[in-house]
Amino acid sequence: MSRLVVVSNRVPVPEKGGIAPAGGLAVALKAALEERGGIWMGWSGNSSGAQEPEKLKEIQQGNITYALTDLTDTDVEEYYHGFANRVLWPICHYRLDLAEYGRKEMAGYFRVNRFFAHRLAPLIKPDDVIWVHDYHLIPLAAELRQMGLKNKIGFFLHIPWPPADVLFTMPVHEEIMRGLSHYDLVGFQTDHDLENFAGCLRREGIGDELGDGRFSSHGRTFKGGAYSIGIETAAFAEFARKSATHSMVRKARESIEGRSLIIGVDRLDYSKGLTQRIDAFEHFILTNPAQQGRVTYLQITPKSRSEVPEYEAMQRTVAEQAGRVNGALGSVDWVPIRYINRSVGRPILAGLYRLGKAGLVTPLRDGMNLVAKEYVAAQDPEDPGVLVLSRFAGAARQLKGALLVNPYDIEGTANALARALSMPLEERQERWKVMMDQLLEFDVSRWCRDFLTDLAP
Ligand code: ADQ
Repeated sequence: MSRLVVVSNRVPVPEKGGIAPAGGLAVALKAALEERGGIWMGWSGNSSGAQEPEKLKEIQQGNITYALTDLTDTDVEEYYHGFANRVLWPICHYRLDLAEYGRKEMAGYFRVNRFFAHRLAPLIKPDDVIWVHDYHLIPLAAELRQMGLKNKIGFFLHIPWPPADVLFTMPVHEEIMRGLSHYDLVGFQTDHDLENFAGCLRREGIGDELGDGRFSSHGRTFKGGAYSIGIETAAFAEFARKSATHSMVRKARESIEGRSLIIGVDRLDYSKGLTQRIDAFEHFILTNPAQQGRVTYLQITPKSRSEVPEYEAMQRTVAEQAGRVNGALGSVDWVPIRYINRSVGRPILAGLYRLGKAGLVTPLRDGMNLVAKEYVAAQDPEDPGVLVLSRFAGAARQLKGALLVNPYDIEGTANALARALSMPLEERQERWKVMMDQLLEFDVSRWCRDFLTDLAP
């Protein structure tokens, strides 16, 4: 079996002693790398200041080599904060209003991809299979091809792919599309994203759909497919089963004092629909006065990308909004919303999900959304909670037992919440089973296998 080379912006290097990195994606890719042997390459997360970064730092763990490079301050600013997070992220989440184009940032993005290619190429053997992840690294294959690499190279996009009218507002859309044509397989989260991609190729005659999942553009032929990422379902369910004894989970249970818990868990990001969600919760309480004092909404939201001004501003907005709702609706013995800005370990997270009578997952746009899947996997089969899920999350195309909502429709989301909290046990069990069966079959290992089989059968 060929060696596997994974490239992603950040690399979850195991801590000393080989402790497994958190998160399903890291676990699945690490398992695939262990099986075949290989390399995981990416940015170390560190800056070399104004100096050219030193050579790659290589860390050997079993038959996996983690290869990390620093980037200069300018690279971090232009490639990462600039083009990746202030152009590609908003565009792919349909937020044209937030995209900030700048020639300098675009040039930095392509330059850093070339730099990655130059650092990676000497490590590659002729029959290695290369799997590149996410929007930071779209031009990487083109750069590697330029250097003469003929290997199988696959790309997986973790975030949505927008329709042509949205993508084409980006001045370098054609270079981005050309970049994708240098892969042998381009994977998206859902068939919807794949259709959008095909639409972008058709428009302006950039390329053609050849049928059977094959495309041609920019003089190349390649495959495209939908591969919905899953979680480590069985392991996560096991965490949840064992969580009742965990002291923090026990404390959380005691502190809600028999109230129904509604839970939300999201990185702080404008794509996650947090302000609309808090509005919906407020509307739910105002229109269901019997629920006053009877529910607690726990929103766990670690900060992310605080260097980007929109994220900084959003942190203030969401905290103020939660404070305002608590001030308006709360009483001496009831705080309606608990808003927490920190990460929690996966076993505790699983336990908190299991306490939730409703999981509120209402992104305005999301590639997949693993929180929705984790919430389902963590439920007690005898007494499962109800997933209230945005129809604009990729996960909505798989989780048929969820109550689907339009997150822009505050009243509709509030109504779904009311329905979730009053749903009879039998219906909850039926809905949960449909979803859990799906999640067990299509877990993250299956996703990894399916992609790699299609890339290099
Ligand atoms: P994200 O936008 O980060 O991922 P998501 O899929 O929900 O979104 O994954 C978040 C992960 O972080 C989950 O595993 C969750 O448990 C964890 N997490 C969130 N808050 C946490 C907290 N407070 N403490 C601990 N863990 C926390 C991108 C795309 C998604 C796509 C994934 C994977 O935006 O659409 O599903 O990649 O492809």
